[in-house]
Amino acid sequence: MSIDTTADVAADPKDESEIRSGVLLSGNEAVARGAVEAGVLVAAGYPGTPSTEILESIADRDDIDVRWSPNEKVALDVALGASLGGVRALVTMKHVGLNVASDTFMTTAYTGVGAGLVIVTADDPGMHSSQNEQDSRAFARMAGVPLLEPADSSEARDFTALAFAISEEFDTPVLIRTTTRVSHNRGLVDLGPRTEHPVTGFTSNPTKYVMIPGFARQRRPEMLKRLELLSDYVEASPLTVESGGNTGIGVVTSGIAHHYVREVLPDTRILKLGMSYPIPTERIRSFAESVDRLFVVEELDPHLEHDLMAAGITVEGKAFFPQVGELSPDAVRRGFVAAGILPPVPTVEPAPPTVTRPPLMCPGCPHTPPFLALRRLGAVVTGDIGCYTLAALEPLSSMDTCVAMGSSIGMAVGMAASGGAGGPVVATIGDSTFLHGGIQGLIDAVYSQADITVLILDNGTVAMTGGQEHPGTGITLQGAETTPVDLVALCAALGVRDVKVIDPYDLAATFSALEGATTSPGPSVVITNRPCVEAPTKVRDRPYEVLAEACTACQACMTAGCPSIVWSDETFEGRRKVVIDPVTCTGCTLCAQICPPLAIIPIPDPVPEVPEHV
Ligand SMILES: Cc1ncc(C[n+]2csc(CCOP(=O)(O)OP(=O)(O)O)c2C)c(N)n1
Repeated sequence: MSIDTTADVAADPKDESEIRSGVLLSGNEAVARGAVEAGVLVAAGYPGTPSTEILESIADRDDIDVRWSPNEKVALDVALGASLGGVRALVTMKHVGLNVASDTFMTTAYTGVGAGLVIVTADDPGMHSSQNEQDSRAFARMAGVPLLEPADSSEARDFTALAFAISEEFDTPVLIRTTTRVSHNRGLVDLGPRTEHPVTGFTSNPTKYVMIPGFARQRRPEMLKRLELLSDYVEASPLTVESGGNTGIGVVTSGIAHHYVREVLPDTRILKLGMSYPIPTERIRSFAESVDRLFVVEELDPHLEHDLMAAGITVEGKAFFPQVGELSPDAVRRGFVAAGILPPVPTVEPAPPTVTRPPLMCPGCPHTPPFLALRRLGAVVTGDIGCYTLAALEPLSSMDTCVAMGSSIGMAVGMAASGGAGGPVVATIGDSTFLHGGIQGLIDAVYSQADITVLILDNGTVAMTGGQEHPGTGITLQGAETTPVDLVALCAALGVRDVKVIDPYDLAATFSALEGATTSPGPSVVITNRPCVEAPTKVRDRPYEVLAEACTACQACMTAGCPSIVWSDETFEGRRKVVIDPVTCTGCTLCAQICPPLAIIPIPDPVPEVPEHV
């Protein structure tokens, strides 16, 4: 589709050099590009796969304020404030981030916007990197906010730019939902000029922006009226595209599923919805009347299917296409086979199973030693989301719960209150996660004087999503130095009397700090102080090696789960000895500290060279 997103606005001549056609961009880069072309001036977000690269791809622009916020709600608050101040604002997050931002989100539907406000939520069907696979489209319906679903990079650029125009025309935030394949796939995109929008400034209007009950009651009918206008708009919008011949069946689809349907049924009539809330009901009704059987193919929930059924349109969908996990051309083909549209596909002998390789923490990861200590202490560990969640897996096997970002501390408070934990209760949480949603849990621990220990694994980065900055690092997304949050002072200010900082590479000290903290009454906090070994700079010290003659094959080092320690061909009393890969070993010393016969020592000179990519 081709949407003119530059109508009525002047191109910025300094960006003429950026105007090119057929540039290969990921969906995330294309969303960012659409925002750039739409003249966005403030872009805020919180990292989360698969959305992270949207902001990263424009962080080097000096004409946009691009920033990480401590969490998604703050990011939306920042973007809403900017929008009310009269500049176009973008906010980005992964699907679960919209849960965090939802309190603001639901009420922005009442306030409306100043300049255009666009919210991008990237869903993760199949849970490649998420704790659930909720379908964000439900939020659009719940809030009464229009929803656009690009199917590829080209549409990601077009729809984002258009979303700003829709936002301003209808005085509403606009939600854009991508999914992993749209966010991460690359496709050709035509780049247009950046457009300038004069800062309109803030106009005080309490009945619109102060949502006390009396004013909010006036705004809700406004929101419903706007939805009616949007329904009219979408009926005639080029966002809905019809294609295909006359095969008797018709398919309504949206997002990446559209490409799968076209691949599987190239000649079939397809009605592709670019706006999937509200939907063009009458257009779909006449499409339905022109076909013998109507299907809906959509990823995750029966969002469109239910809307069509509610409109009295006979449709088939989730009876044939899975509601769980990602769709794929194969899954869509199987659905049409089951529906009797395609002949059965000959069964292919399944490939022999590959060796499973569970994810492990990196060699030298400073998160590992504290979990060895917690395992030894028999602690009940309420965990959180980050690289350290891998401690739940073998061989560390030392995390008992992990639900949502920041939940660890509140859950520890509740676990302690239950009296049924059966061991010391320790909440483990990363630095970014603590600043995202952990602080309030700690306030509750202090308020209720809970007998818990909070272990803050401060590696100075958001490692899980690729090493982003956060308010504790003292550096902004655009590289400026700023005041870092002082975790020790923060915890003390909240009222925690027992706050200790430990070097996690010192296993004995880590053990005794955690033992002391878990036996002292009331809430205590232990904070680690070693940086991530991969970001922002790689930490590589002199690697270690195993003295084969001294190794007794006790395999104690293997319980740390370090990927640099591998099996040797040699044995001792029938058990396999180990060796250390000198290229990936970071020299953290952990294995040397836990080796009973002291068979692990620093490698003597010359130290092997580490290739660039390791
Ligand atoms: C609400 C929400 N937002 C974002 C994410 C993506 N995410 C998972 S863990 C994490 C932060 C990890 O950083 P940190 O707590 O510092 O731990 P590290 O990975 O550095 O060990 C993020 C942003 C998520 N899962 N949920």
